[in-house]
Amino acid sequence: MTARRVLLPAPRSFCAGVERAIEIVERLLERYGPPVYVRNQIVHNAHVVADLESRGAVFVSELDEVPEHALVVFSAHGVAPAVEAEAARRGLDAVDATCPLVAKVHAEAKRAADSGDTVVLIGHEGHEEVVGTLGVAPERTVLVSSAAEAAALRVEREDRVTYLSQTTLSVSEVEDIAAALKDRFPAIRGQGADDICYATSNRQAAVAAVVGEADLVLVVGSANSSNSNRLVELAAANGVAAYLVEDAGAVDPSWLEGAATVAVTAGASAPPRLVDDVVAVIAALGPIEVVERPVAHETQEFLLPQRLRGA
Ligand code: 2E6
Ligand code: F3S
Repeated sequence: MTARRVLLPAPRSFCAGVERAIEIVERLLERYGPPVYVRNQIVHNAHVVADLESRGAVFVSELDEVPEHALVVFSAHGVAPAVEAEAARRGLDAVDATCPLVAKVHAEAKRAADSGDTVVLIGHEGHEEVVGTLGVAPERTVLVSSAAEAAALRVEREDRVTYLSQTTLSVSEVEDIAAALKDRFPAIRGQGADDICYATSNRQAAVAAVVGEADLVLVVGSANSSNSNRLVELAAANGVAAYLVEDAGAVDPSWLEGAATVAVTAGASAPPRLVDDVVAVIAALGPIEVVERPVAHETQEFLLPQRLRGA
């Protein structure tokens, strides 16, 4: 029996911003003990959330669920300034786990809006990161989700426009939307797909590098994880069967029938052990040969907030 090939695109799984956000909650639990309130899922992964919950983190969707003066962590996806102001008004002890690369987009939005530009945010309506970034300059920011929307957009002054994007979109889709914006507003300022973070673009490049050889692509990640969904779409757009799986238990053995080469990757919020579990499930179906397929080596690290640095 020939061994089935299991390709492991790299980078995959946790990014530096997710590791930092999880570490913030862990350190707060160690230092202050439970409960540590967290506004929204710290990252979009059910296993990460359940693990922290079991250790005393309490996830809430609104600040009014947090008792006065309690400790509250803002999730990696960022918050609108109005949420920070509300936390201060309620006397909460807020710790910000916003990924520094999301914070950078917030700073760009503020700078552009303060200069008098309309800010065009490329992103998906309702996603937590988009809600936060739209909140930086709500009166001056408009959301576009497609090239068609970009082409039809009307703004106050066509010579004063800047575009930005959500950090976890498809690189090729953002390039298309940016091109449509440039056609619509020739003087627009913006940096192509540069707001897409290194982790998102590296994971996409790694899947793109193996998809031509794969009969099946499995992406470990939760259903609400934008960057994970983009990996499934990329594989599917290349004509390869692709599924998003929460964990090994979600793998349907019938998907593997006739799949001689399977790629297994994970979104930036999915713990690496879940990938090992998926590989183990595949191994249980017959012999496998596991091949790492790196396209980049990630060395990015982000400092913890000042109060949590050190031992
Ligand atoms: C914060 C910002 C970007 O859904 P999305 O891909 O944005 O989020 P996660 O939690 O799945 O991935 C990490 C992350 C956090 N990405
Ligand atoms: Fe940050 Fe990108 Fe990860 S924005 S949390 S480095 S997916």
